[in-house]
Amino acid sequence: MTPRTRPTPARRLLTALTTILALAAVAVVNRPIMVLAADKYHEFAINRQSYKETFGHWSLLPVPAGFKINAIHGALLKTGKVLIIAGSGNNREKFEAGTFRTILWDPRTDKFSDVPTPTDLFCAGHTFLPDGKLLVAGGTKSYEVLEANIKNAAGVMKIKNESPDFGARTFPKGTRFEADNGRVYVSRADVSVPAATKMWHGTQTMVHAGEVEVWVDAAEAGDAPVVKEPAQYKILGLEGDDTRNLYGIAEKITREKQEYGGDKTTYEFDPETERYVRTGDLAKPRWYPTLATLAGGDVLAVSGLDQFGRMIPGTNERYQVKKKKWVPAPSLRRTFPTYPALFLTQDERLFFSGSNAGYGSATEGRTPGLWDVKKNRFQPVHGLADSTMTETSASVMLPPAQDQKVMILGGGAVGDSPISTARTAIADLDDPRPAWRAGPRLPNPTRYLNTVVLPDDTVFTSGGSSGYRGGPYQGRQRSDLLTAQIYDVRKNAFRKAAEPTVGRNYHSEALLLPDGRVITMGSDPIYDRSGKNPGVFEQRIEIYSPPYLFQGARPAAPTGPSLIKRGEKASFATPDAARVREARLVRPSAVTHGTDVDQRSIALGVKKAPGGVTLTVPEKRGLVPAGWYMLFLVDGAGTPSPAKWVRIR
Ligand SMILES: [Cu+2]
Repeated sequence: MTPRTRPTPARRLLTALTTILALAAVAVVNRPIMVLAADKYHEFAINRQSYKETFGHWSLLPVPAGFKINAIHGALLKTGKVLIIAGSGNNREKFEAGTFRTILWDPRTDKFSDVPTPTDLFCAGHTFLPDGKLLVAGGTKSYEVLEANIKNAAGVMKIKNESPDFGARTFPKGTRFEADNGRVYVSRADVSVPAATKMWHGTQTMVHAGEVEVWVDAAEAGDAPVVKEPAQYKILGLEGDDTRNLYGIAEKITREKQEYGGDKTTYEFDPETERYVRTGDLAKPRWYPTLATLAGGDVLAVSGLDQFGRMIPGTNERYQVKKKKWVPAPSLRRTFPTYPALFLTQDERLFFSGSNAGYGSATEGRTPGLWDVKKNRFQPVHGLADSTMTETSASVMLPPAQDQKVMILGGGAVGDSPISTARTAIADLDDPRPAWRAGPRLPNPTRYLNTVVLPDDTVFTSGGSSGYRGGPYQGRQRSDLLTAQIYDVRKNAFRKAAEPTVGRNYHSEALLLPDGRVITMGSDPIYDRSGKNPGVFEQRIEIYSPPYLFQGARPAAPTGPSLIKRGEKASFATPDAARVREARLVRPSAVTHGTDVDQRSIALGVKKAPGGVTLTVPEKRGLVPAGWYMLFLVDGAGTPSPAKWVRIR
């Protein structure tokens, strides 16, 4: 960007006044075009250099028709391209047709490309691995079925095999189960139940029955086959000893809503080949899990709904990054709501801020706190105002990450509640007994706020809605917030930013690009504008250019090594060494449902050297998890260079 001579304030005022007068004159002459004139003036105002310098600027990204998709997940790859995942995109027809989408967008060329998507990654979890691949696990195995659409009672049948002798037994889809009263229930899928296992306790032999679960539907429609109590069922078609050894047990068979079911498929997305590479399955199918990076580079999968749409009761698991496989973590039993916000701390614990998205007990597992993942101890962090409104809130580790402060912003009450909050709060995790203290309030009560760490130690926040999924709020039909504000960490205050033109609520996301801009995409309103019909997924992409991009020439991107070890120094060349004050390593976002536990900005030690700067990377792996980062040099006015990608080991 080249600096240009700026008009004097008096000159600018005169230009503005002349324009207003001219527009006013037009309005008087021709009243019907007054609204148009106001729009024109707004257009003019937001495009002035002085406006952009203070508030930044939005622009819509032209997206070719073939690449308009329901953006549910977004991640910035080390190649500089943005991975945008829809999977089935919360669209039942696409799910049933097996049409799953992933696209790549290159911010340098605005080119889009398609990525083959083998399974439905809608509502999977993701995080970056130390080598820059994106671990993607779970997703959608089945869509929800609403109560109104359930004609035949259904439930989960647990098939038991008490015989250790004849190996696994297969029960094809359509297998019939009979209750004592003669009513019949039919299985939805092929399953295989393992043989019982024998265990010797001293001289005694214990037999543990093999088990497998499968959905069953009542053969007959209506309420008569509803069973509300646990019961045992006979499997039809068996003979001899099998009739004793093999049977079904169901907790309940009802016409209640059936939630989305989770999947266990896992991939490492390779940014070089731009393909999903399948690795070991999750031990438990998960829908809405959070994948949290641990200090050593392994990943913990936490929470989610299982293949039958049931909350996973505290069973978490670890991805062994070297072996590319998941292993159960029975010693880390702990319950969280779905998509919990879990941040790796300097002392290698996971901080649960309370933010989450969508499912889980209204009471259990919602208390914020520090989770020691070595000893499975949990230290609650108290003092959060509106503590019953953490669902659909946003959470972010404030820059620089060395300060170990996490901010929670907005949120609403559990489920589709019409209540939401403008509260923000900050927890200082460096404190031995951390507690929340109030932060500045948002301009409006806000769910689904998009929150992006910028390289100048500010946090860009935009969009969201006051009502559930952009729906009714205090008498209005739609409640998208066409507002944006920048949180300044040093001043502990928000300042207004230019207004987006596209509303973003549920299933929306935003992330920082290597050139310093912010991409915002997705949104899944519950209703359309009339408030009567179902909403339509928002496929437009809007890009925000922060004020620092309009303040004259930026420092050049640094050149130098692409690999630095934690705790070590590295020298980078830059023609702008004289004006560089700060350097930040920004870990790229991997975001969905307002949950982005990857993004963080780490301050580096800066020393001027001939023709450049020498930078020091902090030592702690809980502060700087291994992986690929964007390195920004920042001048005294807070203007960042374009980023250079570096790998930290
Ligand atoms: Cu969702």
